[in-house]
Amino acid sequence: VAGPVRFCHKMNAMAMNNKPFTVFVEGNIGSGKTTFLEHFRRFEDITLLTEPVEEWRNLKGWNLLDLMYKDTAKWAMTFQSYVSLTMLDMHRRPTPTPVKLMERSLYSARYCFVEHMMRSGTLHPAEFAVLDEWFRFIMNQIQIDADLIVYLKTTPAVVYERIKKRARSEEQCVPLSYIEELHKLHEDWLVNRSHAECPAPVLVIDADLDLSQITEEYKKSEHQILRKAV
Ligand code: DCP
Repeated sequence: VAGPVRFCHKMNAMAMNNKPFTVFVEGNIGSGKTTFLEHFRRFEDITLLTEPVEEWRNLKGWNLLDLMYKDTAKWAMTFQSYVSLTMLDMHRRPTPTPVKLMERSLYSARYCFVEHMMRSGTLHPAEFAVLDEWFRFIMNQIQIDADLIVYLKTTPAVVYERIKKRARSEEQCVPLSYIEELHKLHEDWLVNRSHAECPAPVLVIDADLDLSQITEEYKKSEHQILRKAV
């Protein structure tokens, strides 16, 4: 139920514990995270933190995403350390609304991307150790709130086609095998729970559907995201 009464309840809930209901939107590259967040723009009392990738493409004019894909061994560490900073900024950003929706988190950076770079040898073990120490330090010293994770679950071949179609220039060389490995790491983290800690309950959404059908799927998550804030 949208509208002033509901909003008023939510504001009371906010006044009581002063913390927004915080949702991370996770899923493979091209799984539709930005589209999912945009779906919630219609609700006035939600803060959306979308497209961190735009910050990674322009740091004082430098496109770190591009540098990373062009020479991964050289730039992976720099790129992931900047990703951590931008994610920490999003986690800590003051939120004036009862609900906060974030695209990605420090967790997927560490458990999916950095994990992959470590396992594949792209990161030197010493570089990995530094990133891992930062991650552990942040987790121990800084409160990172998480109430729900929305996992946009996809089939690697489906997102691979989407990535080719959207033709983001930096991602032209991304092979299907990389997408498959990232898929496994997301599954290990969010479904199998075999790999690492998971900070909140996980809502799994079928994100293979194309844009014309996905809205119905997104709607199924509305009550979980909105109701919990009351
Ligand atoms: N990336 C990375 N390391 C991270 C996070 C992302 O190397 N810790 C890379 C993978 C992609 C680009 O950054 O090339 C953006 O990936 P995301 O999955 O974060 O964003 P998308 O725009 O692909 O999400 P979607 O299409 O689901 O909206």
